[in-house]
Amino acid sequence: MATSTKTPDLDAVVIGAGFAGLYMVHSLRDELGMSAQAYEAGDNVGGTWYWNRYPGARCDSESYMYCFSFDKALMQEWNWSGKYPEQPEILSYLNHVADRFDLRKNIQFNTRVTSAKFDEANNMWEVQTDKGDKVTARFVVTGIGCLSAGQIPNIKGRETFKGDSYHTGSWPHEGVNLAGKRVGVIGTGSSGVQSIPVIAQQAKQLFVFQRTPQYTIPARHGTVDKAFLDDVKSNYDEIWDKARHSTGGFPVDPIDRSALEVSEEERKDIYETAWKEGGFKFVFGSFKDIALDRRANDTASEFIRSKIREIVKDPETAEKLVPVDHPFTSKRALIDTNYFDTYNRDNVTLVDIRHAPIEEITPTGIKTEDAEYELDVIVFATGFDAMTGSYNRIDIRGRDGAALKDKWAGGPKAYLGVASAGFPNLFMITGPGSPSVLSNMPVSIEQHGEWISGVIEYMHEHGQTVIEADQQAETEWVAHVNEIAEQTMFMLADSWYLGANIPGKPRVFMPYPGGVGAYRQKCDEVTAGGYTGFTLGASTREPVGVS
Ligand code: N01
Repeated sequence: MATSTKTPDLDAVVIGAGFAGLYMVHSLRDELGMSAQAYEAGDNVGGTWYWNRYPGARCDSESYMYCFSFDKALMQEWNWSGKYPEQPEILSYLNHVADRFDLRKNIQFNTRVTSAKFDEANNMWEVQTDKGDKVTARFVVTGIGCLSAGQIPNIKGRETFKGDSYHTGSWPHEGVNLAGKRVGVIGTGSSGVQSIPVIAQQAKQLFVFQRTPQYTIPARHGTVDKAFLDDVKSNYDEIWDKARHSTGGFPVDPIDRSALEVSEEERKDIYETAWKEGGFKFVFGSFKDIALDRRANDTASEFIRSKIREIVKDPETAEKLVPVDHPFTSKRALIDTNYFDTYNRDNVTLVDIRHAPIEEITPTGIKTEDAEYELDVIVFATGFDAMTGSYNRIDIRGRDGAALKDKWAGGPKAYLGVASAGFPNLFMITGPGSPSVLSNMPVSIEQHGEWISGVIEYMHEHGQTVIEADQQAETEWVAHVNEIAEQTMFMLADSWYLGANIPGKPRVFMPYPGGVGAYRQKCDEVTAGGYTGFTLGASTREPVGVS
């Protein structure tokens, strides 16, 4: 490996100021004493929660677990009001974190990183931004999100529409007044399912253009009970410990009961109780094999179908809403507030575009194969170029000037989802191949942040300035991720987990489906082995920065 001859301007560049970027700045700067500079495209902190301001936007994780755990005082002083935190409240929380730890002084806002090139002679990155910044840094850490590159489908005539159109992932900060408007929402993923009930209350008329029906469980949203929160706060250590070693990053006890070993009556009771209680307990707290065994899964899928038929009054609409082409949990599991009920409203029409696809967007609305819909507003709830889109829009070049985008053209390749061979000193927080989107994100973000800081500290202690994932370790990890995915329902639907929502994107399962507990254990083993699967190199010069 080359030895350093120059000293970089910074120890680390951090890209993004969402949960991941904020934590990384704090960790590198305040815990390791390094010089870290973050760049953020938005004009403030928040990441996902800065951009996604669509009506009804909130998180599916319960608020008491959708936060940082790195600072005990922070955990005690913040009080959530909603059981599921709404976008403004999460954004307030992240602003509070930025202020409390004085993070803004190391974040440059309104600045998008355009390129990052590895300088092999000096073991450092050269980073450039759209504001003309050019800096060198020993490490680059990406906190650029898994779902941040919005996707608007290339529907014929889209540019001719004379009304207003919005993507849920870049909603105007001042809000949109939908009163008296005829609104069309395209898409029924998480963003659609959350926004549709709220838009229905605001708009004069709402047309929902549905390609794939959804399974969704009632969230039973409400306010947070003070006694509950007090109890949580007095047991936070134990709760977090459980979450960190769980499957999904939630503090739930594993269920050791198969859906196939109980009587039909008992099974129905269990589902009914979980449905009434609401939230993801329906998945984690009912049976162990819903997401793993097709026959067990059928029982859950069928239960949800029966609920849709029960809730939706018009039988024809109900049938259109019943998912039959993919099993429950094969796409992102959803929780909702009044989603199916919304179709009982007089001002809401479900348009089944699976059977009569959209032909074009016209100046006055949307034309499908069998009808034309006059609209004032179109909402694209059409998702994201997930997991890789946020990387592909930065020109990232590693050894020999090779582009990450080219390396990933056949699907993302990263060891542990945190580093990619040929791209030394680049760490990806919740990158492809890590639990990331299959988990409660703050738990995974902190685990990656801690692990990355740990590596950097180790390098400092051992006088090393370069670390790189080994090709073989990476190949084996990618194969392992896919092997586990093959054992789940995930391979049985066209989902963004598989890149299926982006025309031409290779069909490769991207997140690690083995659970945050198993993943943490693997990372800990890698650390204990002196960073097995990585090659670390020494420099003749003093390592920079760490004091
Ligand atoms: O995007 P999606 P999202 N013509 O890709 C449809 C997280 N999130 O923004 O299923 C017509 O899930 C597409 O149809 P189909 C969460 O991880 C979390 O809703 O491909 N329709 C689908 O219905 C989530 O999974 C939260 O057939 C088209 C929809 O658009 C992820 O973000 C809240 C189309 C896209 O659904 C993404 O969710 C929000 C086309 N050409 C988001 N292209 C919470 O925590 C796409 N569609 C609550």
